[in-house]
Amino acid sequence: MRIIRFLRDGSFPTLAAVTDESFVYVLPQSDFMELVREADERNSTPLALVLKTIADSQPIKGKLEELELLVPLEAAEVWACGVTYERSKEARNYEATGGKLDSTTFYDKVYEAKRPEIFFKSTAARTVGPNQDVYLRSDSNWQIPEPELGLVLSRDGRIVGYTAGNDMSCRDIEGENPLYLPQAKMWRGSCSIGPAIRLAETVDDPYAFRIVCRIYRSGEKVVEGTASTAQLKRKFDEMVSYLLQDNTIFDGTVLLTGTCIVPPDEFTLAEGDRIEIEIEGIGVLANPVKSQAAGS
Ligand code: DO4
Ligand code: MG
Repeated sequence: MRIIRFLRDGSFPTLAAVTDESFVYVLPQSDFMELVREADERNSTPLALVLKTIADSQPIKGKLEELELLVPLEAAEVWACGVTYERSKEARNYEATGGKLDSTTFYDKVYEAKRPEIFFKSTAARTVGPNQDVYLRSDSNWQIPEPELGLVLSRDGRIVGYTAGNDMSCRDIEGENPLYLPQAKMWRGSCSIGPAIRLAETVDDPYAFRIVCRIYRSGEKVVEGTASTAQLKRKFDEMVSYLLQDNTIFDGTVLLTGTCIVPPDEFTLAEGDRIEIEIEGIGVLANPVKSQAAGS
């Protein structure tokens, strides 16, 4: 069961459940975390509440593909883990050394270390949803999307849902100096999440999500990569426990879990590209790419 938000009658943000058969049922709650809190208060589960609504109502007439989807959750904060897959470690080493790797780097070390890399990625105002524009940073010449599984967390750190996320990154800025990481990761429109939240209780094995990333230029597919969360070096509980260590998180915080798909080293995103991140059982997060000039 997936949860979406869409614009009803062109103006009302509306929460809805999408069944495995793609029927869409409007939910009475105003947002995803209200559904989770209501379930907690009733000693129930989000799925049980959704099934009750479905039993008492009719699906909407329109098709899922025709809806104007919104970001599924206005997450106050998005955090991200890094170097959680071997492929990410290799790519960072290439950025930092230009391929002239002759010693152990801090990327090698963090990949092996007990403590994961966790960084602050985005706020609600910087995060976009399905079909909204993501932006290029104007002072970078080497930019890529990072397709990642996102954990949707309650304030007490429970994983209540899964979504897809794009941790847009500037490889040149990060490669120049790791202390530039916040600039390589955070700017207007540098993060997208969606298109839906898969209820955690409906996922048998979160280490079996297949992730596909496609990038289109002038309608032609120029990049395609696939990965699986089975390739993760770390467990989700481990990542969450470090995020929560002596920290306050908000209801609906999203934690991106790292990328395993990196486009070829000679590739950089360009204005007009279209990025698709597909996670089986969650959906396709599609975003057009714009330059900052186009958005101002
Ligand atoms: O070390 C920098 C960031 C790594 C990252 O974002 C990732 O592995 O996904
Ligand atoms: Mg990343």
